[in-house]
Amino acid sequence: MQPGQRYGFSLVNAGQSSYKQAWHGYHAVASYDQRTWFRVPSRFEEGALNFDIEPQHAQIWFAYFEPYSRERHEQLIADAQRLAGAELLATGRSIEGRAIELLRISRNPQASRKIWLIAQQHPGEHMAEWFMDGLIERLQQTDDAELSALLEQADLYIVPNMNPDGAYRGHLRTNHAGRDLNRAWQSASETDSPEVYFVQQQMRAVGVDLFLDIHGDEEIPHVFVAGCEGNPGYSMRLQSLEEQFKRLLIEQGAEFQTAFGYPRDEPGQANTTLACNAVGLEFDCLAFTIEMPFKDHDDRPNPHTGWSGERSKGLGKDVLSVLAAMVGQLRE
Ligand code: GEM
Ligand code: ZN
Repeated sequence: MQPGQRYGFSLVNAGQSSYKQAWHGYHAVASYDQRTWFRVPSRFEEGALNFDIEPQHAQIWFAYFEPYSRERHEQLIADAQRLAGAELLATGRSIEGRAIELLRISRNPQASRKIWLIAQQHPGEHMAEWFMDGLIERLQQTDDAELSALLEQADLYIVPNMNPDGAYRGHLRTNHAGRDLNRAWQSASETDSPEVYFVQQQMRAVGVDLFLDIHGDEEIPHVFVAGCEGNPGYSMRLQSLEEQFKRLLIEQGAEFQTAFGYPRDEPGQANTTLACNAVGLEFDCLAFTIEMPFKDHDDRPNPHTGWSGERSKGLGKDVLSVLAAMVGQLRE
């Protein structure tokens, strides 16, 4: 491209995509070096996503969200294994044979609580592994009193990427068999959803006292959570824990809010094929789907970046503080 020239781009089939209504208010992501990303003002018009730019350099990349590359994933797994108390506890295999790494961070053999975090069941939701990147970056701190308190009482079980085949092949939601892994938690199989099957087997071997499933949302321009209110047997205990988690995350000053999100499920009407509902039900534990936006967090907008990898990392770090504050109350 000629720097200084103006170029127009049009995704002419945007209106045929899975979440076509979500293009309103969305702005494309661009980079000149694949490291620093910025937003390009975009318009959803007559079924096409249009944007134009006067590039500053001859090469420019565009993305739906700031990519989390395979190389960065490999580096994250290597960095995580150097953490104090860390081990690669088990490795599952995707349909195409890619590793599903289960990391355990354990610093007190007497720790009684098991806290699980998984990310990127939906491979196009790259903010999820950025969240994990921030969480693992904070775990490298050696003088972090909150982390010490958390790991005195709990082991962390972390799966930074649940769907490596989908991520490698550029899928938005499915694995290599076309399964939406976040609809497979009542019917996981080693043939078409080995990723979920592996993690469920590990959960049943270890136990779960708190579960977070990290996602991104195409349409809602806010960070939010979805809980288990529609599960059969949803108790006052779980409701109180959910409210406490949300209150503490706000008090933490995190980029998070509770005014916007998915409609609450009616009592007994939860879709228990979803990870959050399935795990919350099976283990009678606090369980959330954490949602970050493809657009921006409009409570604190940043038009230059929109929601980004760095902001996803920050949320991961903030969530660790909430886990530290709640770890002693997860079971009666
Ligand atoms: C969502 S989770 C949908 C949860 N809905 C309610 N009402 N609790 C999915 O899998 O569709 C997660 C995501 O994709 O981001
Ligand atoms: Zn998702």
